[in-house]
Amino acid sequence: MAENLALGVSTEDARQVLVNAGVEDALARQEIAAAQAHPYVAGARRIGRRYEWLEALADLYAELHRQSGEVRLEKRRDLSPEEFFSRYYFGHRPVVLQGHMEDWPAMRRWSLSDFSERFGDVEVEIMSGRNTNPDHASQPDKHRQVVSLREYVRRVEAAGETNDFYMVPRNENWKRDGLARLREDIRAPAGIIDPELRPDMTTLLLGPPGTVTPLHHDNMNVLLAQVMGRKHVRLVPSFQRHLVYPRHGTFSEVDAALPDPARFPLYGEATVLEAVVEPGEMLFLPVGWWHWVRALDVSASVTFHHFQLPGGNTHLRTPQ
Ligand SMILES: O=C(O)CCC(=O)C(=O)O
Repeated sequence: MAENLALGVSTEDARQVLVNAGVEDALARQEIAAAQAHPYVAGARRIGRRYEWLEALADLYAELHRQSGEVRLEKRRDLSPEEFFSRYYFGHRPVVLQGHMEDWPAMRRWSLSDFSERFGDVEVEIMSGRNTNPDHASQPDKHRQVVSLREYVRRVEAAGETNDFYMVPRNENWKRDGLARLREDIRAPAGIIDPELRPDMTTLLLGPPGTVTPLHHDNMNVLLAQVMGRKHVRLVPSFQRHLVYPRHGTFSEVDAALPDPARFPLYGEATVLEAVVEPGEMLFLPVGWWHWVRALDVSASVTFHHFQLPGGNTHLRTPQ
């Protein structure tokens, strides 16, 4: 009750909840009055009001965003680095970039059989057994498994559509010496990504159709380059955090594939941007924006985090 009063729930609503739970009316009134008079609850209410002001500003920002008509995920061909940074990176807006991967040898070479033939003996780490644990995304240590790339490719080919295993966004495989020649097949988009491209500056994601990365946000800007297959994405603005029911810090309680309005009514007010990212396209994910990603085909993506800016990437400070 103290938490709800601190968040501004009215006396009448609080009384109704207690009465519905079987508390006698006079006792409910007495308890609420006592709680409201307590200095700890009064202090919490003052903090609650500060929080309401921040939410009101975030809602205002979302409303202006909506009125500007920019509630779709734009696809832009041959965007200049200047416009990318001024309109999207610093404007804190997502975008799908087209025309920046035509010089990538990966676009012509990569296939499951190419991975097996050229790099089959290299050991890679994957996340496995995900279907048995709904919290797999926030509990990666329970699912790590090391297999040869040949074995992984065999599993991808045999499985068809599944979310049970995936070479997920946070993996260190790209740093392995055995994959050095695979890294040579990608290019840093000129003027956008730092051309040094050290092994720790990119990540390779590889998996079957049906892999799902649940709704979450990253603490930095990310550019996801789609090489093989398509990915269906849904994005919610960073400034609508109060509508997505966060848990474990960066994940959301909401299943963005099929949101449950009874459990998560506020999610219905969120602005959801949606697109299918095709091979040869790059998705810019602004820092803090919530995203859900589902592979529609066998998929290989590369992510970049080192933007060509004097100060490097901009990070979201996470409260402890
Ligand atoms: O492609 C995916 O499965 C998820 C990518 C992603 O969410 C990320 O890199 O943060």
